[in-house]
Amino acid sequence: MTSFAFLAQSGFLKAPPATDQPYAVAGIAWDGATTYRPGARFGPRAVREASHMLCDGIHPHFDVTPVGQLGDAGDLPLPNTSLEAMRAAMAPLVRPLIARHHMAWIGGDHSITLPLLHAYREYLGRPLAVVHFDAHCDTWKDHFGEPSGHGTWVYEAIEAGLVVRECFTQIGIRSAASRAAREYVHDQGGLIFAARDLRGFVGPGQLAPAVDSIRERLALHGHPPVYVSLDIDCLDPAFAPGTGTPEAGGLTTNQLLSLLEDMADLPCVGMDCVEVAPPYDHAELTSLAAASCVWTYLCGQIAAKAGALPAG
Ligand SMILES: [Mn+2]
Repeated sequence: MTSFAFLAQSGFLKAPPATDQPYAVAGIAWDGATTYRPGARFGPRAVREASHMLCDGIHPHFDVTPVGQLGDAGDLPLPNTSLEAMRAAMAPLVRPLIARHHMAWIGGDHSITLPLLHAYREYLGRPLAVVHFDAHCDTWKDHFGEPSGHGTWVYEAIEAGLVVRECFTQIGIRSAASRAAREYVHDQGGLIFAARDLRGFVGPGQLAPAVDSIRERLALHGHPPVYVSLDIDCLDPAFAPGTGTPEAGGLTTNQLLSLLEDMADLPCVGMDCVEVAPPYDHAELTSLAAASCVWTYLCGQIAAKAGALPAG
């Protein structure tokens, strides 16, 4: 087996190396900004491996597969150094991938999202709407005395004008935090669906109003392009134990998949899935949930662009 063939077998959904496919994934295997349990640097390889169980990739809801339209750009060759050096190395690697493919980025800790938003903001020439799934608000103004970390990117993105404040939506928030941090997005004009707000809402019909309110915001604010940032710790630790800062009382995998399915018609430009930390995983629960979410997102985008979204 040539090394090229080996690469093709180890990519996300066994996708071949990224060349000119419309969709691609890339790993960002960096976890130098984790605050509790490190390990998210091993996320990309675990999520890829879990995705191999998805076989031909034909999605049961969307009835499409990314196979044949998807490339895997491998892990970005980043230095295992400071946050600043990593981000500086990341920027020139990200830009050509965004220009060539609709990307799904696999982290890594959540500090990778800020440079990604910078890249999209620059490439698209306009601020983005963000749908942010997370247990944590990530609106802290500093990282234990340092200016930036994995829990500051929301505050930084809003301050830097990378996003449309009114079109910033958080889903699943529940960690300990001061009111100022917890409600920051709301105070800026955005939307928050805390984990508590979604208790008891289990099916697509019950969760659709949440996505409807995101749609209304987008329509009111000029239909900005949507970026989806998915911290796997939005899920309850029962569904995603393999993560650095687990928080009890989270979403179920079914809730998350229902929301992602419902969002397929939004004008999405890219997504990331971060904070999968395989050293704390059990039975690949977390990496399989992450792979399923990335796969569902990609299939939703493919079906939407083909004008073939299922009714309901
Ligand atoms: Mn988080």
